[in-house]
Amino acid sequence: MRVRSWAEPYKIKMVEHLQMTTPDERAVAIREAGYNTFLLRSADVYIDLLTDSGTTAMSDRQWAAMMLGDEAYAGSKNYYTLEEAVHKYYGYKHLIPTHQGRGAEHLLSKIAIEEGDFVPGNMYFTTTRLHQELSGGQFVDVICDEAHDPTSEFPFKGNVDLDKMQALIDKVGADRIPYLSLETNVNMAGGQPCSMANIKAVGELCHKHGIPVFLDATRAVENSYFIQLREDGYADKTIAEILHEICSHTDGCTMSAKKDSLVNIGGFLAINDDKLAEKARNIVVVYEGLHTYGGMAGRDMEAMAVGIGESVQYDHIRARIGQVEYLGQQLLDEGVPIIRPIGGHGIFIDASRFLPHLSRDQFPAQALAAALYVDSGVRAMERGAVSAGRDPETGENRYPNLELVRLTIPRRVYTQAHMDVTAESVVSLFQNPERVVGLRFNYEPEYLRFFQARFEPILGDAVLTGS
Ligand code: PM9
Repeated sequence: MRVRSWAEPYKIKMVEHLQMTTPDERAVAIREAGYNTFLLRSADVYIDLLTDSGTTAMSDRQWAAMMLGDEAYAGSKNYYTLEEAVHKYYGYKHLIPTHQGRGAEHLLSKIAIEEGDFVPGNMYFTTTRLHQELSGGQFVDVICDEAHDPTSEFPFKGNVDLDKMQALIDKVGADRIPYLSLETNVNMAGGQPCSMANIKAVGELCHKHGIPVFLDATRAVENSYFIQLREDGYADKTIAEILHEICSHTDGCTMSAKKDSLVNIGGFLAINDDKLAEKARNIVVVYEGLHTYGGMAGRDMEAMAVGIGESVQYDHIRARIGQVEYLGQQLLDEGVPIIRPIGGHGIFIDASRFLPHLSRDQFPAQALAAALYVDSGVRAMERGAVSAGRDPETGENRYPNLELVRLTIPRRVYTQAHMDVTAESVVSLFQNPERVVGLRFNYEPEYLRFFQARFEPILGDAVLTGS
């Protein structure tokens, strides 16, 4: 029998019009933006695949929850609703809300890291590593080798390599390791999951040495879906049960609720240890806001509580990841080099293989993202050497193995037809890759340079020739 199609588990109640532009208009817009897609105006973008962060379409229930906002400065009702939701689905004892994920990372780094510490993690994330460094720590990558290989088909490329972790403990001593930062569905590796077996083993190894494990729970629900799909013994467990089990092996989490939790702003730090939570509750008032709102409006906390409940619904997560797969499969069918297996929140194009005529110092991923925008108005994000920044000790550019362009799919926002248009544009560039011109910096900010850096083409004044 023919395989039956599936469709989104929602219907559209309100629409937001998109701006259609011409290639000439887009060539001007990207030049003015210094060939950095972060510096484009969203009004000039047709299909916005920059990020899945805060770009979600909220449900009617979440919008209704916004009306229940209790904007009391202290002790808002919505804080308690959110606390209940975090406790129910993530299982942690103490909740400290923050304005977004990096707010939680800042607090955790400040209360846990001391000058000269080493902070292991399963691949770096930009804001996470910077906060660790600003607190005097040094990030150490303990992810498995497969994660750095875009062609490896390993189903759990997010896994920690336990030997690398043990080697770090042996080298620097457990007392120089304030915690291990465990990201679920590893963003920079291509949205790749960790297995439950690995999460459990990581917890056991770290706890044996008295090292806490802090989850980066930003996309833990997406990770839970992959565990259900791929790991023996989990097919009959619900997403909520799997999520709870992941968290049970850890001691707390940092969370950017702008992803899994289906809201446009918000985050939290969750901690089981009473003493550490007390420290976090004290410091949050310095940087974020009172401990019962931490930078969020009451209405946003209420919408987040509803979003957390929706995020673990099977129909939601299957359609969300199904849409990513739909786009990825189209590109694979045309031979476009993308990270395999297809991950959770986006398609990651291997720009080094896509544009073999460009060297790493011509920033192929940055150039490809800019060229894609000129071709079709699709906005993507560079995730390669520009994102990796410079080594704080040597000042040299870091060149990670992965030089990627991320087509990130916002949750519940675009239709499969938007995916078709995106795929056609990528494929058309892939058929004539030499049209894409390399870039060089002409402005480089000190921190998280990918957000605000400006570039120019190494030849002429266009990133895409012949358009
Ligand atoms: N991720 C993303 O587009 C937002 C902008 S890029 C810095 O992927 C993880 C795994 C993230 C993440 C943000 C944060 C920070 C922490 N961990 O953006 O501060 O993917 O809410 O979260 C982005 P906030």
